This record gives sequence, C-alpha cells and structure tokens, in this order.
Amino acid sequence: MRHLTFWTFVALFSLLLTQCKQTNSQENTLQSTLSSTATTTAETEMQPEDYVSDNVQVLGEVENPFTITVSSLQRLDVKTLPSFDVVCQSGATTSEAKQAKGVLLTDILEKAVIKKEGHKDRNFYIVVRASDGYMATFSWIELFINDTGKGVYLIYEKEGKPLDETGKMELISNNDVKSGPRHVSWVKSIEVYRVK
Ligand SMILES: Nc1nc2c(c(=O)[nH]1)N[C@H]1C(S)=C(S)[C@@H](COP(=O)(O)O)O[C@H]1N2
Ligand SMILES: [Mo]
Repeated sequence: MRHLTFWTFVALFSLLLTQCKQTNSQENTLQSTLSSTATTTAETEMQPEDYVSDNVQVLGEVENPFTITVSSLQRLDVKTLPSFDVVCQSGATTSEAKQAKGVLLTDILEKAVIKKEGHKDRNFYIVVRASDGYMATFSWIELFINDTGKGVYLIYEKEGKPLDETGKMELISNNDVKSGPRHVSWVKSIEVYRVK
C-alpha cells in the first residue's frame, strides 16, 4: 500500500513537470510572437506625414459626390476665422491659432446636395473621417438648424500658412464647449448617412 502511494506520487510529480514544461514552451512561443510583432510595429510605425491626404471625398447620401482639394476649396466661399483654441475633452488646451481660413461644412454639404426627400426628411448624420481612423459625427439638425453649424469649418490655412503636419485640410468645430473631440486632422472624407 505504501509502495502504491509512493509510485502514484512519482507519477503525478512527473506529470506536473511535463505540464510545466509545456506551459513554458507555450510562453516562449507567445513571447517570440509578441516580440516579432513589436519589431514589425516599430519598423512600420506611422509618422504624422504618412497620414497627410491631398484630397477629401464628399460621399454617401448626396446628389453630387465630389473631391475637394486645397485649390478647389479656395474657389468656394472662403471665410477668415478669428483666433481659436483647441480644447481636449480633458480640459487641456492642446493647440491654438490666431487666424485661419476655410469653408463652412454646411456650404460644402449644400454643394453636394443631401438627398432629402421632403421637409420632414432630416434624420441624417455626417461623419468626418481622418486617414488615421479618427472620426467626428454631426447631425443634420445641429449643422443646419443650430449654432454648432456656424462654427464648423474645413480649414486649409492657419496664421497665413498652409497646413502641413495636420494634413492639407482639417476640420474644426468652434462652437463646441470643448472643440478638441470634433477637431479632425488629416481629413480624408465627409460622409453623409441617412438614419435607418
Ligand atoms: N485625425 C485625428 N484628429 C484628431 C485626433 C486624432 O487622434 N486623430 N485627436 C483629437 C483630440 S483627442 C484632440 S484633443 C484634438 C487635439 O487637437 P490639436 O492636434 O490641434 O492639438 O485633436 C483631435 N483630432
Ligand atoms: Mo482630446
């Protein structure tokens, strides 16, 4: 009986050892996968200039989808904006500009003509998307009926200089209590969707 207990113990102990070894080798594989991923990420890490897009696509539920470039934007109704701060959701001021030039988002959308099918057909949302995946969302009402819309511009110039690191065009929403969340650098598309 005592022998049996001894051999059972030996058997269990060696089983435990094999298990540990397996876990170790699994950990090693995981670690090498992780480190190779890390190397790949480091090698291909995106720089601000990689996100710069030369044009902005206006698309979705619109009659006239079109592409905006800095020069085509300059042919629209350009407004000069007074100084503004970009304030993050956290409350921190992340950037400021003494002057900027751009076009109202509502003017851009009026050129594209949203496919409204009547007076009460106004449940649309507009997504402004950047090339790094960042997005800002507006509703048709806040742009066309509320004051918010009067402060939403696609800008191409700050303090007399063309934009560079933040893309050729960026969006600002200056009537938001904190303008950071709906400030969009590297804008690549303005998309109109109907609420389904
Ligand atoms: N494309 C893009 N736009 C973005 C972000 C981002 O990560 N990508 N960050 C946002 C956040 S969280 C803030 S607070 C402001 C900061 O604006 P700034 O770059 O002018 O300081 O940009 C916003 N716009
Ligand atoms: Mo932010």
